[in-house]
Amino acid sequence: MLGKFFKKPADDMGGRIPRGQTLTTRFPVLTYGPTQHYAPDEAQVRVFGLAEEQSFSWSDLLALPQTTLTYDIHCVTHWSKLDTTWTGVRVTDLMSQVRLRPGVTHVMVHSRGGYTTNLSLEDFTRPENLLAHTFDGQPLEDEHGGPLRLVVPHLYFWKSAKWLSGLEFMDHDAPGFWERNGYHMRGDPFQEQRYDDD
Ligand SMILES: Nc1nc2c(c(=O)[nH]1)N[C@H]1C(S)=C(S)[C@@H](COP(=O)(O)O)O[C@H]1N2
Ligand SMILES: [Mo]
Repeated sequence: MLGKFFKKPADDMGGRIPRGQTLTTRFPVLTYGPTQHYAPDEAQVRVFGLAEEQSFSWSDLLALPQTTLTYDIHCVTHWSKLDTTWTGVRVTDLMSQVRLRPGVTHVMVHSRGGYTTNLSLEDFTRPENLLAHTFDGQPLEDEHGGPLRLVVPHLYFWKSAKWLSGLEFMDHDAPGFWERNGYHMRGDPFQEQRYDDD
């Protein structure tokens, strides 16, 4: 239903709106299961699998360079939102602290509450990807994944795991939560990779 907050783009905004998407100025909340509530100092990102095991605490994360970036996001449920601004730690800056074992090709991203999603190492380590704690200059709301979520803007937003809790490095691909339930293993919005047969 196209309501007050949705409008069909007159054009594709110079190629910024993938086919099948509708613009929104709102910020819809999409969560499978309950919203997680916990304090920032309880946030932990555990690195495991084919990597030297370690855990990043909130203060470890804040000690890394903080980066603010603005980009468009695209949800597989057909909404896109332009010019969203996020602050956090670049995945590449986190990865400079991680010692991978040979043969890593993919990562399973884990969230508090049990949500998971898979990414290739290449998609995971793009320079624009963030472990974000701030949205539009404000602490990220719990509903949107606060205190800490992943943001991977070049793929459908289900890859941007809220309440980030773990990074499991693997030498093969494996489906996460939505991928086991019919979503595409990669999810590029510009190729409309919505479902596993797209
Ligand atoms: N932990 C967790 N992360 C998640 C989800 C979820 O259900 N649990 N939903 C995903 C989906 S399908 C989308 S579209 C976005 C929605 O983020 P938002 O609620 O901030 O808009 O979060 C993604 N990350
Ligand atoms: Mo989604």
